[in-house]
Amino acid sequence: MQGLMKERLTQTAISRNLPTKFIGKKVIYHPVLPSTNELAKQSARSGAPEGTIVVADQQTAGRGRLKRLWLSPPGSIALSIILYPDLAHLPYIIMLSSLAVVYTIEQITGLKAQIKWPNDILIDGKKVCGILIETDVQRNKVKYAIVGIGINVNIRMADFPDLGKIATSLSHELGHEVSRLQLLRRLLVEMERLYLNLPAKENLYREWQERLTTLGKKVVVTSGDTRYEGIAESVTAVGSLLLRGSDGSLKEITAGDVTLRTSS
Ligand code: BT5
Repeated sequence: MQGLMKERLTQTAISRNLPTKFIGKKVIYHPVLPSTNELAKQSARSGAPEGTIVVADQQTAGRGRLKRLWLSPPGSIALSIILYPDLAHLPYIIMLSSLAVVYTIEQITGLKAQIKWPNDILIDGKKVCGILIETDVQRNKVKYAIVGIGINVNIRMADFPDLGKIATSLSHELGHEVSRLQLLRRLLVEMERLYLNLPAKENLYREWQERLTTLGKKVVVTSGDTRYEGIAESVTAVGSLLLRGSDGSLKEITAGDVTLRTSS
């Protein structure tokens, strides 16, 4: 395990003998970037092939949803994957990305991971990964979908006391460091496997539901100035959350710019 902190996610290291058809075949790597999603967007606009990834060892202006900050110190993975899916497949991208992270974490570390709707990956209730999907759709055609994935791999949570209340890292959970390279390569394989399986989206939906920790819980959802409270009853086939209010009403909330808190 020695030296893992120094391991770099270079193009050669990532793509050498990578058993994928297109995801990770082209790698844009920088030790430090403001945000991999930003560079991925620019690359998509200039015609980068599908599956191109942008990777950094560290981000200085990593972003979450709603202009929130994403902390990506050295030891984390900051990855963006450029996809050009059909419009009909767009709602499934968050499902497959979340599942790809969950399966990868389990295969590489043995840790059990779960999904908090809509876009967090948790271990024992603490966030270990966040996913930000940014799309450009014009005239019913997807120009691009950028899947941004940030994973806390080898981060000493004691160095980030505020974050430590809500977040964790793989090394924190395991008590030793993990190869980010191995994790990243496995993630690319899992992403491609699930992406190519998209026509069988019923399976994806079922697997995703099985991993959702949110269902059955009392939650508060905020979307802009609106606040909903209720029991997270189920999710629809396109990923919306069905919230049962105390008055018995059922509200459908689309996975977008919403914030969800468990209230008990
Ligand atoms: C997310 O947003 O969880 C999406 C994060 C996506 C990050 C990736 S890294 C590669 C790519 N490039 C980017 O610039 N972004 C993507 P959201 O659901 O809005 O959650 C943001 C919240 O998570 C913050 O307000 C913090 O409370 C918390 N947070 C920030 N950094 C964190 C970290 N490293 N680990 C866990 N939680 C964190």
